[in-house]
Amino acid sequence: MTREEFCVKINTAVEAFCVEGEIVNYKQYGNGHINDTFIVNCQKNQTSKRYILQRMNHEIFTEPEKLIANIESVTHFLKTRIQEKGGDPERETLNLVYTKEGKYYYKDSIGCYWRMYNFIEDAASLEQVRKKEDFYQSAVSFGNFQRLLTSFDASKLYETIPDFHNTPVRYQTFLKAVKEDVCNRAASVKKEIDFYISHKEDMELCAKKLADGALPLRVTHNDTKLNNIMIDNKTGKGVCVIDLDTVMPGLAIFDFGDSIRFGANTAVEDEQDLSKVHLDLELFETYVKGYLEGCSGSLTDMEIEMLPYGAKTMAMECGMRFLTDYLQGDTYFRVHREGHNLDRCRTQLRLVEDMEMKWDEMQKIVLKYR
Ligand code: ADP
Ligand code: GN1
Ligand code: MG
Repeated sequence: MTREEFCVKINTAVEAFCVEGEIVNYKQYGNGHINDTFIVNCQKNQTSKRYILQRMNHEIFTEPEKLIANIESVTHFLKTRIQEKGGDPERETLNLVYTKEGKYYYKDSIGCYWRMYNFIEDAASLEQVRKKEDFYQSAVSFGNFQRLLTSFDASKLYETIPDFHNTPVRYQTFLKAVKEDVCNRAASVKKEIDFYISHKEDMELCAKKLADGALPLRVTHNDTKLNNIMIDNKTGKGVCVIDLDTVMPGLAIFDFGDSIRFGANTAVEDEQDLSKVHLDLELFETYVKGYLEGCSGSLTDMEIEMLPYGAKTMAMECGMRFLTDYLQGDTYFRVHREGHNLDRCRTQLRLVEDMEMKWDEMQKIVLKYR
């Protein structure tokens, strides 16, 4: 598709939704690795209203109708809970916008799927922790989200990506990518490949605990990066959990762990200077405290004890997914430079090594809050 054709597609998509006022302009937005996100500015009389328009990645989410059905049921559930506690459901959860045909998604003539949300104003989604309080607030919000979903009926949810955090299955996919080596890249990343092979048993641990019933299956977010939460510009509090595409049954320790591997990293996820990459133990403790406060008693002792394993497993799994994508020719995660997925893999790998060095301290911190 040429740029002009793509612009026509976006125009048609914007116009398919019931926005307030006239569309003034739109532009690409955010740093997500999966969907194409745009901010749409509209004007009615003298007031402006903004929206988030997203082209859903239907190669990754192969059943967009089911994805939207999940988001509709989760946001509907959350709205009721927010209303009950006197909160603002327009701001504290995602609000889908109807199309002119009365649906929550628009399928264009070439089979792309689009959706629109009200823009959450006066709030920021962060790529890195600015101050400890940001991370604490994100922890409380994700913990709260976990607690609220305890009473959500999991049978209402479709599995949008099968085996999403099934680390042993991810490991098999990785081995296959190494074997096939379609881009002839395996020889140049032998060190990284060997690292994951040497960590096979570590990567199976949480899945085994789930299988033997030691860890409960819950409804979880599954993509708890710091930039998937909106922080209020004035109060500094977590306002809204976003990016609900992967809300599915999963492990709470993985929601915890995914936040740690992204937010408690002293560097950004794609940092090339690995000497900057460390696990910040102070941030780790901040998140443990906030997450457990947010969950407010809904986690078992075993889950709390295993939080460090959740962090290490998510860093291992995510790094292995980046490496798999590098080996397969960068077809999954959006890349902006040569070797981008490899850089991302290396930060995660470095983080795992640092966690291994700080393992006793991580465990001690968690036990303090049990
Ligand atoms: P991806 O799955 O590609 O990560 P997200 O749904 O997380 O897509 O959206 C990408 C970015 O767009 C977010 O990190 C956030 O900055 C912004 N964003 C998404 N939804 C909203 C919203 N309703 N209001 C304001 N910003 C949003
Ligand atoms: C993707 O969509 P985004 O950018 O929030 C990915 C996560 C990874 C993350 C790594 C659906 O998250 O699983 O942890 O990139 N989402 C999907 O940054 O695969
Ligand atoms: Mg996101």
